[in-house]
Amino acid sequence: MKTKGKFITLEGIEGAGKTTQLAVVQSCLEEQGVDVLTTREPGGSPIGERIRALLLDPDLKGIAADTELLLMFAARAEHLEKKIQPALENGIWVLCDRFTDATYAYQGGGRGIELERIALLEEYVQDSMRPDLTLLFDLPVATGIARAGRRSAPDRFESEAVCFFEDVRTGYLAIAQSNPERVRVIEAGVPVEQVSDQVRRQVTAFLKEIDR
Ligand code: T5A
Repeated sequence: MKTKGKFITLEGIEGAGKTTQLAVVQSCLEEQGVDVLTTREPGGSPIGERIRALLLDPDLKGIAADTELLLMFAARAEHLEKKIQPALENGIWVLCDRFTDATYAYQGGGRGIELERIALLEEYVQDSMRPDLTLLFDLPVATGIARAGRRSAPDRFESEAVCFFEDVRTGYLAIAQSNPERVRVIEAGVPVEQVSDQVRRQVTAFLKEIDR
């Protein structure tokens, strides 16, 4: 029987550098002979990508917070069943650009939805499924927003006020504090190469911990 793959997630506010560093995690793992699948949330499956388009559409500003929350978990249910779980069962490691910590940080910290309600949906959609490792890219909000703004026109989330992202960042740091075994905080407000060095160190440490 094949050993199950590991599930690694990358998290952080807008412009934190997750997408840039996903390639670094992937190459670290592939150098060690690990089969890797990269994906993202919201999205990652055909239906999930259609839900993503709805969620990021800057014209849908008035969407209710609960609708946003349920759409995140609808996309996640599809993603887990069609893509993430089958890969893990086949021994493939899954690297995901955002997952449920983003729901706690954005819909919980940012929108103010009670964390207990998010936990109910997490349990319903994921059962006991949780990431094995999460890299949290932390940086000052102003730095992240400036980077994201240089890259493209703002989507619906990127159009939020600075205080929203401060709450999201606080939410993420609280998750890291409560889950020190799983969540490793990367200082992301420094030049790309310095971020990549921290990422390589954390991935190497994780591989040692699981004795691969
Ligand atoms: N969301 C998502 C929720 O609200 N709830 C949920 O449950 C989930 C799953 C997704 C949105 O959905 C929300 C959160 C998000 O708002 P998205 O497009 O996936 O939207 O948004 P982001 O993941 O935030 O994408 P970004 O591209 O903004 O951020 P990244 O991926 O962290 O940053 P990256 O790597 O693309 O870099 C951004 C720019 O900065 C440069 C890059 O070259 C790029 O131009 N850069 C650096 N510049 C200087 N120094 C460095 N160290 C740099 N690293 C990268």
